[in-house]
Amino acid sequence: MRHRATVAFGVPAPRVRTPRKLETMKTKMTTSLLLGSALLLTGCAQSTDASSQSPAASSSAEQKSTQAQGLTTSDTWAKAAESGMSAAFGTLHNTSDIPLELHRVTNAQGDEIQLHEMTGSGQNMSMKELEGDLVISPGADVELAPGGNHLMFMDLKKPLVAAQTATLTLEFSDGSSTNVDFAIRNFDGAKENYDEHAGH
Ligand SMILES: [Cu+2]
Repeated sequence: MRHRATVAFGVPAPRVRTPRKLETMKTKMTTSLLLGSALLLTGCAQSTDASSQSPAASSSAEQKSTQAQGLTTSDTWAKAAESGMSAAFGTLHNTSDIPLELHRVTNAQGDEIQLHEMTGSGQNMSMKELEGDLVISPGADVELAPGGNHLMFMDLKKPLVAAQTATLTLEFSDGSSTNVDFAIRNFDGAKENYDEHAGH
């Protein structure tokens, strides 16, 4: 009888274990749910409330929040050149309600393309690489023009031929990017001094 009693006494033990197993399962489920939210969030750095939204809602919020999608352009053109330096111009519009931070410009042939600004005045104007990103405020335009901010080809690997098109990839600080076509045309201006080391 004592032996049976001991066995009976042991019964509660599995009962204790069962809830523990459930706890473990709950923990695992919570962890995977959190991981799921984290994955959604990494694709949507701008949206801080994605975790409170359904996956469908947060993916549409994600699409709206890319900087590249806020950009439209007009009058984009590039100066024809055989080799060496050249520049690209146009107006960049921010149609979104977040700042657009143009971080990098690239093209298919791997030219080095810098964001340049003009400094000084009159005869002493020279250009230099912009420090940091080119920021376009919500709803604002930034004009890239000879004598002002511009995109600078530092050493063309292929000629920019008049009447052809140069496609540049504009990459923003959130990692989003968009391709913009620049109509190549002959232009006699935009021969600004390049103030590379401010020594010449
Ligand atoms: Cu320049």
